[in-house]
Amino acid sequence: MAFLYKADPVRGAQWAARFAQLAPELPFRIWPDVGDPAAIRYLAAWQPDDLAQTLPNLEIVFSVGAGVDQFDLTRVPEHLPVVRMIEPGIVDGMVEYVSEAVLAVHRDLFDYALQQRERIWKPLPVRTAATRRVGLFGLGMLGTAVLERLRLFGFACAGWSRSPREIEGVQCFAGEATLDAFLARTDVLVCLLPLTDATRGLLGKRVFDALPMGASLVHVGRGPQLVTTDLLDALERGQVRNAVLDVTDPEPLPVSHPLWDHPRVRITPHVASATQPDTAVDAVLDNLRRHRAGGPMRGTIDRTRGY
Ligand code: NDP
Ligand code: OXD
Repeated sequence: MAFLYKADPVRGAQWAARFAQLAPELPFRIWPDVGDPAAIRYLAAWQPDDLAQTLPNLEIVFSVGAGVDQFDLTRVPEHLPVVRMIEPGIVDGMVEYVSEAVLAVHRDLFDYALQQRERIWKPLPVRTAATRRVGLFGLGMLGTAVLERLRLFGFACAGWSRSPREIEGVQCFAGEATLDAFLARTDVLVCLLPLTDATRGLLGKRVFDALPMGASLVHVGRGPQLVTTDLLDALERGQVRNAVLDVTDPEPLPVSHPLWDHPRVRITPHVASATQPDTAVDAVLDNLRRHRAGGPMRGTIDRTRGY
């Protein structure tokens, strides 16, 4: 019986060290060193491609990321559970990134960066957080944790999800019918949705125009959720004032892409958060224990929903 890892090899070595410490009885292999394919019971991958089809005794496929859209699920045999990453390291990173981005927008740092370039000393009115309405697209593991932190600053917080949610101190909206009401009260829109057929292209003209004039966008979901031409147009019109983009389509963003030069766009290379090897291994081992005990694993995705 063995565990196979197929993702970044540097992190793979860290996974291997943690496995050796906590589960020495389970041989840990780093792809392409598969060894005997029949021995592999568990696979952790960023993109498994066809690998799951070649391992006859595979029982579980883990995603090393929180998202699973990078999997082609049609190439993962139906009977195999697919489990996404739920671990505290990835949550903490996202909370930091989004808090910084929302605070940067809230405290006019885009405007001051532009003023600095022109050597302009011009204070802008300082608004309280309570008067800034933040709205989260996605109230899952990450969206909920981000909102918990933003509430501590005093922002007026809301969130939008597919099914109804209740979160203390957060105005919760659910489903397409509530989308306009959610957007109308949102000064800073943060996207933390999984990429599915329903969310592809969602961040486009229809959404931007339903926001209050001069709203800001923080996009940390997936690149294909954003219609770049619509964002550039909304920025041009002042409908969207600032955009913080951690994900783009494609990635890397081509050097000639107009987003790079836009003075009101800040780009980072898909680093808002990252799975932390030690806590990821702890989460995987916890799920293996649950699986062996016949219980549900944390993060098992619903293939029909796509997340
Ligand atoms: P979860 O699965 O825990 O939560 C997803 C949330 O999105 C849920 O609230 C869900 O609604 C909601 N949702 C899904 N589809 C729709 C829809 N069509 N309409 C409205 N709401 C919808 O995911 P996580 O919070 O763990 O992660 C979210 C995403 O963040 C990941 O899929 C990944 O794409 C991205 N990510 C980005 C990273 C980065 O570095 N940039 C790092 C990690 C993740 P409901 O509650 O009803 O199910
Ligand atoms: C993830 C990511 O989904 O890194 O974990 O984007």
